[in-house]
Amino acid sequence: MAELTELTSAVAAGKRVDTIRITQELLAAGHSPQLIVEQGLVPGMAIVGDQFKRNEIFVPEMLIAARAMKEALKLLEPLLVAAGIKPKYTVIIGTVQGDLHDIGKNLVSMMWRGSGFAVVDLGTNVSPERYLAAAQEHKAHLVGLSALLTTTMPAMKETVRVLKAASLPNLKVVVGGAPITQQFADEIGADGYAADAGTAVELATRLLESAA
Ligand code: B1M
Repeated sequence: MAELTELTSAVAAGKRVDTIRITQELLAAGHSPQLIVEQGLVPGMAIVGDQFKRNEIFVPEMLIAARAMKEALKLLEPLLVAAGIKPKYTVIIGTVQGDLHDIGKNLVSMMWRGSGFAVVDLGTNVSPERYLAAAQEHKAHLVGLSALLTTTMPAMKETVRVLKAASLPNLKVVVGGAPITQQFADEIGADGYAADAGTAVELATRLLESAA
């Protein structure tokens, strides 16, 4: 029977076919999609990040690992997303300007969908003006910003400033991503910070229910 650690190794090595096969085997063995993501796939990307930092691998290897992870997430998404819930809240999500990382953002997006929110995903490299236009167009209740690079944290700050300056009624702004902390979120005036996709669900639910 496949082990979660095998999945971690397959993703870290960028082995797409093995990653898909092991994900399918773990599902068939009764592991929950959340467990597969949190204890199988995400640790694989952490290994890749450490290897990149030590110059043991380079951008192409990182990209190949990311592709393997995305293929597994494609399999898991329908299982993570609950069917048939009529959305009560509309939320916008995107990765901030200058930043192309989207795996963490996609996970948060999936978990929000799975929690019954209508999610408008703007993708990556999203300018402050695009977030604002989307929030206005969709009459959003909450906007989520993701950033993975220290160099794009200023873009996150600017996006929060632009969204807050527009004074849209009851709009909450939440932030997350590897370099982001609660302290940074407080400094830039965000309404909340979540360290991972699971916490992002709790955070959004708490903020939206308390504003309702
Ligand atoms: Co990039 N990269 N990368 N990269 N990359 C990091 C982030 C890095 C830490 C690697 C390293 O040096 N160890 C480093 C940043 C260093 C820094 O800023 N201090 C780095 C670098 C330097 C770069 C480039 C500059 C490399 C280069 O070109 N020389 C370049 C930048 C491109 C750009 O964006 N302009 C680059 C490119 C890439 C790839 C394209 C090759 C690829 C991205 C593919 C893709 O996303 N489609 C890539 C990858 C894969 C990584 C690592 C290895 C993995 C990221 C990932 O997907 N993690 C990463 C190292 C690492 O993180 N350990 C690295 C898994 C994912 C599930 O976690 O995204 O953190 P994460 O999301 C979590 C939480 O953070 C949180 O929940 C998620 C799930 O629990 N979260 C939120 C995220 N968003 C949230 C939003 C919320 C709430 C929670 O509310 C809205």
